[in-house]
Amino acid sequence: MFNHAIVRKIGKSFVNGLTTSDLGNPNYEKALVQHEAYVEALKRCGVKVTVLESDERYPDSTFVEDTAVLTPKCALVTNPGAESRNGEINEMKEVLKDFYDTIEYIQSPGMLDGGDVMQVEDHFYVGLSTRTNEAGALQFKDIMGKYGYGTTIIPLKKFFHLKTGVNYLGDNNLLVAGEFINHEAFSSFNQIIVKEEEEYSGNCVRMNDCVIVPKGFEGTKKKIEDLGYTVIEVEMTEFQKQDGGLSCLSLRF
Ligand code: CIR
Repeated sequence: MFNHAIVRKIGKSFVNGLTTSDLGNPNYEKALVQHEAYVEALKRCGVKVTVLESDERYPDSTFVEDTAVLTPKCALVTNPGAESRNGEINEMKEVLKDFYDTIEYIQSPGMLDGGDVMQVEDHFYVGLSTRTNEAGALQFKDIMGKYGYGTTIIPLKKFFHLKTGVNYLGDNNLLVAGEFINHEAFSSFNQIIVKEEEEYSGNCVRMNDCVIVPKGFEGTKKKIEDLGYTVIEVEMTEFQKQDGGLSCLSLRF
């Protein structure tokens, strides 16, 4: 059960953020509208949303998920692997102090992005990517081990972040795309396979009684509805242009 979410408004510098996509430049005004709708979707799932002000110094800072991993037992502040994003953690640390007494930190040379961390009940899966290195993943494993959480480390082949292509919906249902389809680490799950042409929709968020899904991916939407979940769709086009998935826009706890 989630009670709370943290998001950060988009700044004008958002359009200058990091991206590898060839989908064109994001439209700031449109991104603002999409971000507001995203916040409304979170609220519909029954959580209180803390909306942080935009921070022009960090074009990618709306992707708050990469700065922390939040559990019922502790908060962990990451050490984001992209240099232009690393300073985002400084303010997030302070914000988290309002919610958590226990805050852990990933330390250099360990690097870790929250987008590479997926929680399934008392277990974490951590992807090794261009943003998360082995030192970061091993620190994560040690830290979370103290709280009784297990960790499986998974090297990524192509995906940007782990959760770009795999997300837990609850009830043993796992949404999988691309290199995670039939991956041995996930063999015990009921795999919901995302079609290649709908790969972006491999990143959906289960929030309490609903699943938030990016708009325009009918195949994925139907598969999730067929499992009995209530689906809320949100437009994500402007975030997709900046390599951002749906989960990246919030920290949920
Ligand atoms: C970046 O390259 O860091 C941003 N443009 C996108 C971050 C997306 N975050 C995520 O998938 N967790």
